[in-house]
Amino acid sequence: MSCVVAVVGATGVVGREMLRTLEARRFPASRVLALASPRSAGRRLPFAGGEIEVQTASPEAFAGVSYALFSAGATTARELGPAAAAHGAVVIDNSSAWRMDPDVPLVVPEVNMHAAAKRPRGIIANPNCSTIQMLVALKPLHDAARIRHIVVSTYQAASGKGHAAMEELLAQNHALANGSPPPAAILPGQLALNVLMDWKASPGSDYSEEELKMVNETRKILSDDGIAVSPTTVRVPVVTGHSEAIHVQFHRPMDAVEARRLLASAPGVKLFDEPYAPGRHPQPIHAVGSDDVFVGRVRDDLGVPGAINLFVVADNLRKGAALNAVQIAEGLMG
Ligand code: A2P
Ligand code: 11C
Repeated sequence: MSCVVAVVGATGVVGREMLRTLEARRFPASRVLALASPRSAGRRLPFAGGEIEVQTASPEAFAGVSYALFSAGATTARELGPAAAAHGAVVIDNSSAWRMDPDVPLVVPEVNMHAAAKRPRGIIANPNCSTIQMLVALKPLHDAARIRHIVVSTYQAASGKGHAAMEELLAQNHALANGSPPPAAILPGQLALNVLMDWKASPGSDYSEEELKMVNETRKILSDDGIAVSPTTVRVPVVTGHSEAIHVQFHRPMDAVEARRLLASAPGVKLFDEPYAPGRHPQPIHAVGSDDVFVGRVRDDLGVPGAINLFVVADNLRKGAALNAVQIAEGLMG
């Protein structure tokens, strides 16, 4: 079955990855539309050995579209998502606009593809990148022993904040190497040779928006409001590839031997099962360009019997965004 696919935000860092992913996976599209803001209309983007011309995203642009993959921010998703759905497209939106709407399924195919079947608004939400990779790694453990509490600290790459943040990190590196003050127009300060917490505060909370996404999205995807999540999200001077240090407690004891066995055959997981040695662990440079979620440093917790610790790394633009969205569309096509 062949269909028309629109990528909204096609000029952005995730949109371009969506185009590459559709091409690499030979998604059966008879036509792919590249949509973006009016600023980009007429630009040409590489696709399938040729180029496609960027068009302005407007309600009319979705006529005849079967799948509309959005990565153009929450405002655009709220404005144009319903219009695309009204034209009959299945909207798969990578922004935070619709994730917590009870009428919008929030889907990681390895975890809850079944949820995508019920979509009264015609919209499916792609979770936040940091949530996706954590849940791909934790799903096999949850199925075996039911998670009670997750403590997670992230080490997130600049590309999670978009193309401009990525460019700014590189410009900061360059400026520092030349003894100049680092530019900070997109980032709220110096990220190069530093770490930053750059997300907005959640109103009425001591947590950042990013931290609360990890709490709320985890509960929705695993359909378990009883799961406790204690997050600290941090931006590190890496261009692409988010890392996470995760401590998990279960409703029954689990040890590292069992966890490794479960992870070894888990879909989407690449187990990095080696004894600790300096420099031998999953790293962003391993994950970039890979579809897998890399899991290593699987250890029994030293203070909490029956709990385990792991280190999880994935390409935030790929499994954390573009690939997850394309896999949802593939899952719907059967
Ligand atoms: P444009 O390049 O025309 O501004 P990133 O996350 O890398 O910053 O990319 C954001 C993406 O969202 C870009 O493709 C951007 O297009 C797109 N975008 C931003 N605002 C709109 C809008 N109002 N309508 C459609 N696309 C938009
Ligand atoms: C980051 N995870 O790395 C964020 C970006 O809700 O999809 C993605 C924000 C979102 O900053």
